[in-house]
Amino acid sequence: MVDPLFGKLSWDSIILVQEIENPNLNLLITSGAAVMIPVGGVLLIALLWWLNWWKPLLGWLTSVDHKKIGAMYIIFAVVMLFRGVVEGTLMRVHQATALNGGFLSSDHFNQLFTTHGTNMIFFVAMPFLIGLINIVVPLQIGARDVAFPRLNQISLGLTGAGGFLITISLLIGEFATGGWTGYPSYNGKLINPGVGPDYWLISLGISGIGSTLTGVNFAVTIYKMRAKGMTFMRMPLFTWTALCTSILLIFAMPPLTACCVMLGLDRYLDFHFFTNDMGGNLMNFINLFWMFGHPEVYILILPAFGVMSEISPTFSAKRLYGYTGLVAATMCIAVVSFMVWLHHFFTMGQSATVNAAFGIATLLIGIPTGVKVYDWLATLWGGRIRFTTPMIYLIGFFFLFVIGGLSGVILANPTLDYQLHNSLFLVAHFHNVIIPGVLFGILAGIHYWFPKVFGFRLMESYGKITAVCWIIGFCLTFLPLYPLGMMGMTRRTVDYSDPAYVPLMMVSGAGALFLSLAFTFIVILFWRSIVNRKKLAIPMGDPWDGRTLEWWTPSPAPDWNFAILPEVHSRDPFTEAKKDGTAYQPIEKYEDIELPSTTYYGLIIGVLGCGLGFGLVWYIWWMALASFLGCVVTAMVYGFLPKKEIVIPAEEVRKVDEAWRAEARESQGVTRDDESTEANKGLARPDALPAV
Ligand code: HEM
Ligand SMILES: [Cu+2]
Repeated sequence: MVDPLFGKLSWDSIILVQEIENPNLNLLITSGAAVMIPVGGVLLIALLWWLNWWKPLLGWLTSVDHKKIGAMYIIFAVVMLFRGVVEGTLMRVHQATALNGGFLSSDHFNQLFTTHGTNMIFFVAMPFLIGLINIVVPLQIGARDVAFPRLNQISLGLTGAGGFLITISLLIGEFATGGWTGYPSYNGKLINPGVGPDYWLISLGISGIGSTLTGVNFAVTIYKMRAKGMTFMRMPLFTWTALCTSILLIFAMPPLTACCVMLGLDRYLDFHFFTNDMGGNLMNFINLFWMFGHPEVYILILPAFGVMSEISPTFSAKRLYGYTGLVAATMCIAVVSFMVWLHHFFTMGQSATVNAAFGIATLLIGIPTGVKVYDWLATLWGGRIRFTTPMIYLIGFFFLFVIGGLSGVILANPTLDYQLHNSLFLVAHFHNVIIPGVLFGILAGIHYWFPKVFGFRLMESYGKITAVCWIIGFCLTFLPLYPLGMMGMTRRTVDYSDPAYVPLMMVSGAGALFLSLAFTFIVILFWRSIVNRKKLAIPMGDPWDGRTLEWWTPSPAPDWNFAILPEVHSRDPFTEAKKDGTAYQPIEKYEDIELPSTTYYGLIIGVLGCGLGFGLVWYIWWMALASFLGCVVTAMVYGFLPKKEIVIPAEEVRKVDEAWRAEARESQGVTRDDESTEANKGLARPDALPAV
């Protein structure tokens, strides 16, 4: 019976109550993690109280500034990364000691890989990238904000609501056990009537809508808001990859939303889309899911490629080699990524011809990817390379990502896939592309662009240690999984009886512990850099001798980004201006700038999204209905209210801009040899060694 007030919710749904009533090790671990939610919440509130930060916090949450929204996405992703790394490490340590049974129960282990996978893909990798795109793209194309700033805030709110659901599932109830792919019939009502699969499908449903909206927002921004003179073929490569990712988001997210809605109808209203009888067919789910799932991996990797394409020219002081080739390769990958989804289920019984066709299509993706790697190498070739933190990530990426790509080529062959499918070889492969590819790209990008938003650099010393830890930790943790997979160890295995697996499992477990160290260094890196922010400040805005527009404005970038919108005549406009000596010349005329004002719209939608999701998961119908109606009313109210704008008077813009230009003209600047020292105030002096 479902209670009208509390739905399926009862005291026993709370993990801590379960642990007290029926103490055991698994519940102790879960409740230990669960306790962190209320304790962390209380500590956070206490901290905010103590520092009296309520006002600034509200200022951020109601801001529509793309830089702040981007930074909030990234902070959210770092918090979720913490959880993901802890879960990954827990599973690795468990498996290292799981010969004939380890310390975790099978149900707990299943929840761990499901939350880990779901969380890492949707609430770590995606928000990281969307955050980075938010911060960088408007600056790179010379715009004041994105096309739809309020929609941007709503997307963040919906992502936050999805993250809230997966987080609260730790404390109340349980999460799904069917893996990040959520296949029925295992996730159907018949086999799994609990709240776990509901948490999965509703958190992905809600955050997926947010991501679709983000795709629309960025595609329009890039199509419509580029600076004068910035033709498509003058767009920086990161913006190109952001455009392709946005298009992929628009086309790939709806199949996922459809999956969630249809599975929801099956589970809530006894529909039969994916059941085994009554005309249902679970293969429909699997096809739909991977129509989203495969483009998704390119949604993740393309912006990381974009970061690499920005870092390689900057830190080798050369023009990007093969610009046109890189653009074409990006477009090819985006298109072909929709034609390969079936390689995720070669073993499901379709004909050999179909498998061969999809195998060949998959292999084709290797070609544009290879072109990219050659172009980056050629960019570095003969350049004046500086071994900064982003460069170390780039080098790690070169060696390790290529291994991941090659193992993908192996898996693309259906005959080999029959052997390797569902083994640890696959787990090695996708971590091998996701960590050295996506994560290294993101971390390098954060290191590179952080100063633009916050006005100070991140410390090189800790940055380098962090990068090296990730590289070593990755190799130790994931390379042993290739041989283990070939030895026959299956993925998602809670225990095993073959002692031959143990040595390599031990290495992998030790590697995972090492990776926790890498995460700890990320925290230390931010903390130490914030403490030293005065010394690391780069008010003039161009710490790395950048080539593109985002460096042509002070740091932190003012709310309006550019005092007057720049005009572009080439691919590296800022480099050209620095060469001509025109970069910091005074400007005659300033104009008033209009910016959208703060709004509670996204925050309200986010909170109502949490209510809607929680109500649905627990069958608390009044809560779900009220939240849904609340969303509709909010949208109507905000839709009809006149939009408010803030006007920044020309005089104020002039004051800020002239001071910056004057400082830059008078300053000595810093050569590349000293760019990692305190002398770097964000003005690049021409080098003794000529740039190429
Ligand atoms: C940081 C260190 C990490 C560790 C120690 C780790 C460890 C693990 C382990 C032990 C599994 C289960 C493997 C199995 O099925 O036998 C797993 C699965 C998975 N991981 Fe990670 N992982 C890490 C990072 C990441 C990252 C950064 C991502 C993505 C952004 C990711 C995405 C996934 C996915 C999608 C799965 C599959 C889940 C499923 O089977 O449904 N992992 N990971
Ligand atoms: Cu795929």
